[in-house]
Amino acid sequence: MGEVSVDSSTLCLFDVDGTLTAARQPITPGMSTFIDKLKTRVRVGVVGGSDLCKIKEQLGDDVIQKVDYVFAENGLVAYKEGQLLSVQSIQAHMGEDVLQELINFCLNYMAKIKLPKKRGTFVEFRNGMLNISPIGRSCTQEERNEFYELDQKEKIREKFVSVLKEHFSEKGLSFSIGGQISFDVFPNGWDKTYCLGFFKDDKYSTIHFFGDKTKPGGNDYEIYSDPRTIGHEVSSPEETQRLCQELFLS
Ligand code: M1P
Repeated sequence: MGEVSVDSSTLCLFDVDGTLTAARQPITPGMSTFIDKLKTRVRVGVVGGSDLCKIKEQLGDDVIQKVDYVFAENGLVAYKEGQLLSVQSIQAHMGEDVLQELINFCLNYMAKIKLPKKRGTFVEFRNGMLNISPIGRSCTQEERNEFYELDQKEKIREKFVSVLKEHFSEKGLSFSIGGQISFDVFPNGWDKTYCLGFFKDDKYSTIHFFGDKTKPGGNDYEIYSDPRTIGHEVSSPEETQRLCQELFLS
């Protein structure tokens, strides 16, 4: 059988947490090898809600060289073939007044809730978004798992987000729950579909998207349901690999 060449009109875009890796965990050697194999067939990109630093922790320091596109913070920090394309600024977009109103509201709300544990870094200020964590981002892995379990029962983040949506309804903000201990806040339209704007000149005939938080309110929902992509819902990295094997490597 002759060698199969790369189909450069097809792009596979992957969410990170829950899709390529377990939540906030490093990529397994098996998945890393699989991505290398997939790259011999199609173009590959990743689009994560996390900032670049966390994506590098999970996918490796060389991730921007390894795959064709890296979109951190939904694409508000965008790389193509190892080169920085653009960086958004949430403070420039929102203005200091609204930004502070939002931060103060969140801190005030979090100060009033009692949790089994609270740690530090309740608001993480990123380039294109704010990440808000009621337990605090500096919790341990065990504390993270414990919060996630409690949150699934008590809907701590969902309740917080619904209060924010009501209070900031006129401010053009979106709120999305992507991981285990936090949610992201960004201007409307700065969800993962933001990254699709970078493909105008690349003219892909098909863009596949793989993600696990594809239900409304999840941070994969908009790109998964966007008419510019073929959305695939997965429930684990193993399922992602199985599906890609069937679609592109069989
Ligand atoms: O990639 C999904 C989410 O990953 C992290 O979430 P958490 O720490 O709550 O598990 C965060 O980086 C978040 O911004 C991101 O959307």
